[in-house]
Amino acid sequence: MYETSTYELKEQMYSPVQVGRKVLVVNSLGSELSYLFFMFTLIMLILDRILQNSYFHFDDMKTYGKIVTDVNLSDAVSDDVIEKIKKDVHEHVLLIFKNQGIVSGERHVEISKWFGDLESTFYKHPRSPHPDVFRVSNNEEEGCTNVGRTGWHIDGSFMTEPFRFSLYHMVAVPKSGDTAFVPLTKLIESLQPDVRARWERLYMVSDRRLKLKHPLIYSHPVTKKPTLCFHLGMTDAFAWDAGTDKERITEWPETKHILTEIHQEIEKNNRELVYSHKWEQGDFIISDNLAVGHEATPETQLPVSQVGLRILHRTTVKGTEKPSKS
Ligand SMILES: O=C(O)CCC(=O)C(=O)O
Ligand SMILES: [Fe+2]
Repeated sequence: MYETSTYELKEQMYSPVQVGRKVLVVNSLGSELSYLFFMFTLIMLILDRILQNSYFHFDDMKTYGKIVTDVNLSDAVSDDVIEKIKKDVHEHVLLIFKNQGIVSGERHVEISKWFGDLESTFYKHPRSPHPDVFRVSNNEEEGCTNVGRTGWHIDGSFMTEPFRFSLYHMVAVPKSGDTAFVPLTKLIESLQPDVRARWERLYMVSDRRLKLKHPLIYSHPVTKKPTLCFHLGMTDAFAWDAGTDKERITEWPETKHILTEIHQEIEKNNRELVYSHKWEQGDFIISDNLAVGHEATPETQLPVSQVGLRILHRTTVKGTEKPSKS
């Protein structure tokens, strides 16, 4: 069942810390029962080792994200499991479904509709399997190239209501070409108080026609946790104290300085907050787009002759709320 995903098993049942505690209890009992308990603990420890070897993604998952190994998204999925997935995606920000084979464009769209209406603002590539599927590739005949390469971002920051979820499926897996993710609440919580205080006063001004202003830090509409609305490659300027009589729009040097600061905060301490997903055949990722930033790594653009063909299918679920401070 879905509940026994590898992520939970490893973290909750087989953590070495827990096992160590059990050993201490055993020594103080000094009975036959304690011997059995000791053997049980030993087996748990061995299992822990085995799991660590087989689910190598775990160590890279930092303290967010969840790997799901026991749902087949191409089959009918029960309402209960769908509800659990919808809850989990907010809790863990990224759900990585393994071994899904090839999920058709039609099914990818069906799964996406569990989360709401779709909004498809992208160029419709002729090879796309469905009008709501954005087809991204390292070969322009196969899909759109250079997507997600202008900097860390959330999808749809240029919309009045940015996309709520993004769903990704790699249908042709290259030898390299990770997608990197960063959890935004953790990022905000990791800021020095003075940096956070400055970011709280900033609004991003989108480079698109609407020139929308979104608060850089605001409360996630579902979890109410602080999150970020940003796009390091599609921001014209920042507005300090927007909507007040102190409002001031930044000139490009200051804008660039702020964009660089955000980039450095995301990647500080040797990218300790960043999870770089190395795609494997059959991976399907559901992200809480408002809670996690992402970027296509440089290797995503390497030529087919070097890394093989890369084809990523992505859908986006329409936003329902305008980011707001209140
Ligand atoms: O190609 C990737 O890894 C991600 C591209 C991206 O930013 C997107 O599809 O939204
Ligand atoms: Fe993106």
